[in-house]
Amino acid sequence: MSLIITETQDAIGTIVMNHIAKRNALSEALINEITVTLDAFREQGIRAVVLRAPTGAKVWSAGHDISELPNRGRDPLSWNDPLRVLIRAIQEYPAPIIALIEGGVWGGGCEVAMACDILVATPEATFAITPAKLGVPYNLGGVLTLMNMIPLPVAKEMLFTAQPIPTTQAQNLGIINHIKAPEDIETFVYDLAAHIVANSPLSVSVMKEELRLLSSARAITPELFERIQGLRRIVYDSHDYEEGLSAFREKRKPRFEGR
Ligand code: YXS
Repeated sequence: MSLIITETQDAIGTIVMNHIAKRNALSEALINEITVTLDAFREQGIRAVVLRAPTGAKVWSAGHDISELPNRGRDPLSWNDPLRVLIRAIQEYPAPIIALIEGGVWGGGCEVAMACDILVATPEATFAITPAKLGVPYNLGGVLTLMNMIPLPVAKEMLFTAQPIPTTQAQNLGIINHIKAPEDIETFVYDLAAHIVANSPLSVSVMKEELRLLSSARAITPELFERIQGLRRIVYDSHDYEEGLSAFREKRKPRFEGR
């Protein structure tokens, strides 16, 4: 059974993440279906994509599929991790992707939403970045996405507390473009997409890629990279990393010991 629903109309493509039983946890299977669809949309010349959960969803995405995170001793968010593959597929798709957000957005789900080009959310949506809750070491790309989107003090609060922020705060911070009532959000998003597809696809796709390249341009020395990787290894080699995953599996609060 497919984990997504897809549709195309007038050069606008829609991808509905539809693995409700697992709250759209970003499993390798779900991610593969999304990336295969984006490849097909690219072939069809789709000029705007809407990424969403089903209408009325209480959870847009529960983030990385925790059951697929590796045991301790292996980087859980390396280059080929499916979540990183999806983030790059969204950022490199040659046309705007609009996140239509209803419900809670958790962990890596926030990064997927923030990788989209335009975000439109209902008032009830929330955004929580949760590696600290699980004992996971966030990766460089994820931290850079946050630094590009959110003022440092707010990024620190979201990362250190792992608590959700409401749509109003997300909009005040410029994380999301618009807040629309559930009964209006679909019409609004597809009107926005219609404006995009009426413009020059070459001009739009080149500007999207220019913005991606410039926003990811960061001078980073090998020493800096290796120091950060060394710090992250302390986390994913730790007892606390294993404790965070076990606590989620056993549906209990984690007992972190700082080792
Ligand atoms: O018990 P069953 O088999 O029915 O499955 C439950 C949950 O285990 C499952 N599920 C997940 N499975 C894998 N990965 C997940 N992220 C995940 N989230 C949920 O879905 C079934 C229903 O979950 P349940 O009963 O908790 O639903 P709920 O409606 O009461 O609560 C929805 C949530 C999203 C508030 C709750 O499921 C939750 O807090 N999920 C974890 C959210 C989270 O911490 N995500 C971060 C994942 S780690 C990640 O994204 C990155 C590595 S990082 O940390 O770096 O950002």
